[in-house]
Amino acid sequence: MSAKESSVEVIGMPLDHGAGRRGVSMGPTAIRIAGLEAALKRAEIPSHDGGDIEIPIPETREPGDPSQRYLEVIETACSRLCDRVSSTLAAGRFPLVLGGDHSIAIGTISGISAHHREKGSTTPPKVGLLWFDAHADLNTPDTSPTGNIHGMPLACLLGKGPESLVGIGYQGAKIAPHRVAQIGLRELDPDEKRRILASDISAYTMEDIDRRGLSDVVEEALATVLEDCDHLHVSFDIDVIDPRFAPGTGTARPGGLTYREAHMAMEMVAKTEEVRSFEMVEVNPILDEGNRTAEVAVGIITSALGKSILS
Ligand SMILES: [Mn+2]
Repeated sequence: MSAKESSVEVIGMPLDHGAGRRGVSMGPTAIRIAGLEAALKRAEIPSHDGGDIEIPIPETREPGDPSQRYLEVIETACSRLCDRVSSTLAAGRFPLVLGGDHSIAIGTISGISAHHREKGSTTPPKVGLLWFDAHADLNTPDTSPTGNIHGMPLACLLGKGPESLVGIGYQGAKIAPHRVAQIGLRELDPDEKRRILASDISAYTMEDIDRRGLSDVVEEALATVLEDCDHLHVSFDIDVIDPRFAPGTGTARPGGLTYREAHMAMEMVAKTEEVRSFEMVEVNPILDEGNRTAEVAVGIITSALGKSILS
C-alpha cells in the first residue's frame, strides 16, 4: 500500500521548543501556503488536512532544566502526536506530519511503533527508518552541547534519553538500531560519532555520498531498512539539503544534497511502494528567502509520496 492508494492525513505539528532558534513552529503553515494540497491533488494523491496539534507558545513556559530545555511541553505535544499518528494508521491512512523541529519525530515514530506493537511479534516492532539529516540527533541531556531536544530524538527512540520521552506510547525503545539508516550526515558531535560507531545504525555521511554516489547509497540503505520490515517511515530534516537550495532552516550547514539529489532519493524511496508514513521537519520561514524552502519541501513530499516525472 503506497500513499497513492491510501488517503494521506496531514498532521501539523507547530512545535519549536526543541530548537535553539524560534520560528520553525510556522513550518506547517509555510508548507501549506507553498501549495501542499494542490501539489498532492495534481499528483493524484488523495489527502485530508486534519489541522495542527495544539501546542502552548514558548513565551508562556519556562525552559526548565538547561540540559533538556522545555522537556514537559515537548513530552505533552509528542504524546498527542503519538496518539494522532497511531489512530491515523489504525484507520488505514497515511500520516504526513509537518514540523516543527525534529523533536517531533519522538511523537511520530512512537505512534507508529505503538500501532505495530499491538499486533506485532517483536518489541520494538519491525519499523524501518530512513533518517535524512545533516545531523545524527543522537545526543542525550548529558552529551548535548545545547540542551536543545531536537538534537536528541533518535537517541530517545532507541531508548536513551529523558525517561518521560522514552516512555511515550510505551516505555522503552521504539525502533531497533539495525533498522535505521541515516543519510546526509555532515555535522556530528564527538559523542554522537562514538554512539554511531558502537551501534548497528547504518550511517552514510556526505563523504560516502560524494565517493559512491547517492543512488548507490540510497539503494543500500533501502535494502537494509526494508529487510523483514512491516512499516517504512521517512524522517526528512530539510537541513540535509544544501542551504543554496533550502536556506530556511535553523542549523543550515553547507555541503548538503543538491535539489536534484534530494528528489532522486525520494523517487527511489517512492518506487519501493513501502513507505507508510512521512515527516518533514525544520522548515523555518523566518530564516527563509520568501517561502522557497517550504516550496522545496512540498516538492520533496510529493516525490516521496509517489509523484514521478513520467507516470
Ligand atoms: Mn534533525
